[in-house]
Amino acid sequence: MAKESVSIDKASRQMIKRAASEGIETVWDRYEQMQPQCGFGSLGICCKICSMGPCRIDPFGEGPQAGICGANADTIAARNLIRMVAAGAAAHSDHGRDIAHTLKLVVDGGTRDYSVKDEKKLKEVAARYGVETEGKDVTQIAKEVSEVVLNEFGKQEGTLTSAEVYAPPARVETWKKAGVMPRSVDREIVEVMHRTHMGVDVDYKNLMQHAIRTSLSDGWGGSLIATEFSDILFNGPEPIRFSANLGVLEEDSVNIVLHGHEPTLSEIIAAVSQEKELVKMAKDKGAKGINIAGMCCTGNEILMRHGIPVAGDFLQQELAVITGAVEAMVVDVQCIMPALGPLCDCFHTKLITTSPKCKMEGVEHIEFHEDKAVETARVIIKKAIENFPNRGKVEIPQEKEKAVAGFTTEVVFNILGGKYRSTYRPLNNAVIEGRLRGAAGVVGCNNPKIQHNYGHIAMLKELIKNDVLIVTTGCNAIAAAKAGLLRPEAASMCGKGLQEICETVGIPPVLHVGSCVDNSRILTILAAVVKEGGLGDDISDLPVAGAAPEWMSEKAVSIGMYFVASGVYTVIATPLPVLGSKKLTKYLTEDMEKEIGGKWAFEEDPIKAAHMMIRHIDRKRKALKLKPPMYKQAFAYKE
Ligand code: BF8
Ligand code: SF4
Repeated sequence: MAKESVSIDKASRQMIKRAASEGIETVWDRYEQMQPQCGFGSLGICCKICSMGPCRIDPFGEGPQAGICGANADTIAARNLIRMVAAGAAAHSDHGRDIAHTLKLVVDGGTRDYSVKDEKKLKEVAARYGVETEGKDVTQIAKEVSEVVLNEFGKQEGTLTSAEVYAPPARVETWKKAGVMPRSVDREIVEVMHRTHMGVDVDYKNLMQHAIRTSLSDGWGGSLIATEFSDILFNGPEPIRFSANLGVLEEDSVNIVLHGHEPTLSEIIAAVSQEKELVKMAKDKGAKGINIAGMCCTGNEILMRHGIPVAGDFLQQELAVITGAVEAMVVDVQCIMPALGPLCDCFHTKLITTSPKCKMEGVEHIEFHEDKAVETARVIIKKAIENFPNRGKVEIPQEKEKAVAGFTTEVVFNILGGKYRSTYRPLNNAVIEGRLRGAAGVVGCNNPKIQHNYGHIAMLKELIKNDVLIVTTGCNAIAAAKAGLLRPEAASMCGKGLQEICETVGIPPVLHVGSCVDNSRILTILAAVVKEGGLGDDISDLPVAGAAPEWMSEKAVSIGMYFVASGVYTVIATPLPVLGSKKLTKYLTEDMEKEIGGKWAFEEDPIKAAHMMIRHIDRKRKALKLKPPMYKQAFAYKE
């Protein structure tokens, strides 16, 4: 059984130990059983696209160098990679579409459970899309905006409006020159499937051009729409306190864990859970009350807006159940381990699927529809309450760390600019004068290939120590929260420059900007920094870098690709499965930069990866002719 040392997180270690002592299998055990993992798959050189195959290329050059149809390693690896981008972009964008549909349902009178909560944001989005707001009421504006935006998914002519109007003009120019301007969200994904069908696109470079186009339709399209519309429907987040880690589960309460990605159900469950009648019902069953906790990105959505505690990141989903204290784990879509089904059978925990897109054999399905959201939420909560008396032995780790989240493109603007001057000027100035060395977006998942949370935390600490301000999303944000890096007090772990800023403004050095679709906030922050001026004309001029130190999902591939394609140098831990093609690897990690301004790098050691990012930041500072960092830096090096 897995040893506790697979994680650096104390609460996780305790639950891994509990699992081992009870003979319960977890992700780390299954990872062990899977060794050695298939070398062809890891290198990206196996193909099963048609039934002449499966085919595989011999990486040592002794066996076959082409599949039965003649496809070589470059084609096969590129086709596999672009399909990962398509799956990731599809996941984000389908989420975005559902949120946009919810807004449409609101204005069409199809649901009374949601409403427009952020009129200011609605008007801002309307202005971006060229929807006239003068003299129109909110319903009319929301109707027109949702129609225009829903059209972005399937329009047949022109290019994606959001990419054109949200990105810096120089960036749009680069995309147009490279021929990668996305046309519409669904179209790019469909075209990936067409191009990678047997006997279509063979040229790895042509495939990568379309991979870029598809990823852009995610970052500046589907994901951006998900973020903007979630803000309109549920309110744009503001700085807010929350607690993180398994210790947020309560021994004497009915614990409901909301796991997955979409805010539509979790928002309603969180609100309904405090209804008097339900709380009374919980008390009648012997509980103190109803405790809602998030998990993964749906957790991020509700902590950003309501400060609801988050029980853990991706690799803690099984561990939450292993506490024996979870009455119901309610899941919607994405990053939900199939292992939860059999695991919940070993405990009293009721696993409930809610999306027609995500069912599990033998698992109770209570389908959620926006037109009866509150009703469904009540049914789910009642099931959890009724399950409270069925608990067995409970063991909840103590650990829960205080944290602050709720930073957005708009909030960063207000906070750093001071109350009366909403501007990015102070942030840009801090970079220009060298108080800040640069900034980094550190995001992404967990992966049992990397010691749980070590990748995230080691990298974050190294970067802040070197005066690099961080924006974070997804499971990196949850890991950072657990490690105390989302508290203003974490300023004490920073270099002198970043420390001064954090202390003056009262912010943590790691800014939690939301769930994985909210990586779009990082894009719009970068666009705002460019617009503010003084740091070049394009995102690729900025002294910034990106990283995903424990990534695992296809969404991370799409995210990485759109960051690179937006001009950001991006370092990931586990290499993309492309190393079986020398040409494709060289393209992604070297040549791409000349065409698009950003490139990928692979480095499993988070400290080394942080140093690679810092070197890149320094090169960009030099190119902008900025002064060297104001204070002595922990990581100084010579070119
Ligand atoms: O969308 S960071 S493990 S939970 S994929 Fe999944 Fe990765 Fe976590 Fe959120 Ni994002
Ligand atoms: Fe093999 Fe070509 Fe078919 Fe792929 S498409 S399985 S390489 S024959």
